[in-house]
Amino acid sequence: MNIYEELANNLQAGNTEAVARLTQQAIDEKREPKDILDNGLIAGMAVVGERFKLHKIFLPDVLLAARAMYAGMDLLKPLMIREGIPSIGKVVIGTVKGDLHDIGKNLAGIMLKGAGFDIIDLGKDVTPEKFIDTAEEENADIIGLSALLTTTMIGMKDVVDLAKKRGLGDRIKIIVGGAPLSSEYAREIGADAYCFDGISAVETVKRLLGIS
Ligand code: B1M
Repeated sequence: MNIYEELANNLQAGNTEAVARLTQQAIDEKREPKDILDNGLIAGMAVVGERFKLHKIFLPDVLLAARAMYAGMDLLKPLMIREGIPSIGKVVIGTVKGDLHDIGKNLAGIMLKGAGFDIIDLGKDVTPEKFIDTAEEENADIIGLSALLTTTMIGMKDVVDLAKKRGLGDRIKIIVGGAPLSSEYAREIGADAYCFDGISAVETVKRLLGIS
């Protein structure tokens, strides 16, 4: 079994200490943070999602897996963020109202920060008003919305509509991400772009702001 499989298996089992130890081992072996994330942590979490859907595991197991995921992410975060570089744009980011999933949103935030953006993270269960008020107050360039539930993704349209109502449609761009979304859905609700993952969020935000 290679180190990524070991990481994924321990994440599925919610073994926080083992996930932290293996992540540190992979870092010490000079493996790419993206590979550790994609092939170890995210791969393990994908299996957790499948098993949960099939009722083979239950909510407490998913919570333990999430905790283990954060133990790994915490170690990778400093490697993905360059501190002290001048900001190339400001992004207000959060998970939409009613939704408590924040792992993907945090990853997108880490990658955007790593690319030089100033990130204002509003956390999870964020109302449309909070997104728009903060973006206005902070003079943000981008609002980044995350949703993992089919029941909460529909709330993304409320944020887009409120931005339009406040006359911010042209000045502030809205990007959306999360497992149940698609480019079609982003277009349908009037968002500026859909981002498949954190890396595409960086590319998309740069494109929207005309940064090469
Ligand atoms: Co929940 N959950 N969950 N859960 N959970 C899902 C989403 C689900 C698909 C599981 C399943 O049934 N297979 C299912 C949704 C079904 C649906 O809507 N059709 C589900 C359910 C049903 C629920 C509850 C309703 C369960 C219940 O209570 N009965 C409940 C809802 C709570 C709520 O939000 N109100 C619930 C709760 C939870 C926990 C709290 C236990 C936990 C979350 C912990 C946390 O986030 N702190 C949890 C987890 C961990 C999951 C799964 C297993 C994993 C999600 C995850 O973190 N993936 C998930 C199954 C799955 O997605 N396969 C599931 C790893 C993460 C890296 O991926 O978030 O997709 P993801 O992010 C990706 C991209 O989507 C993208 O970038 C990331 C990759 O780089 N991305 C962005 C995401 N946001 C972005 C924003 C961007 C750009 C890219 O720019 C702004």
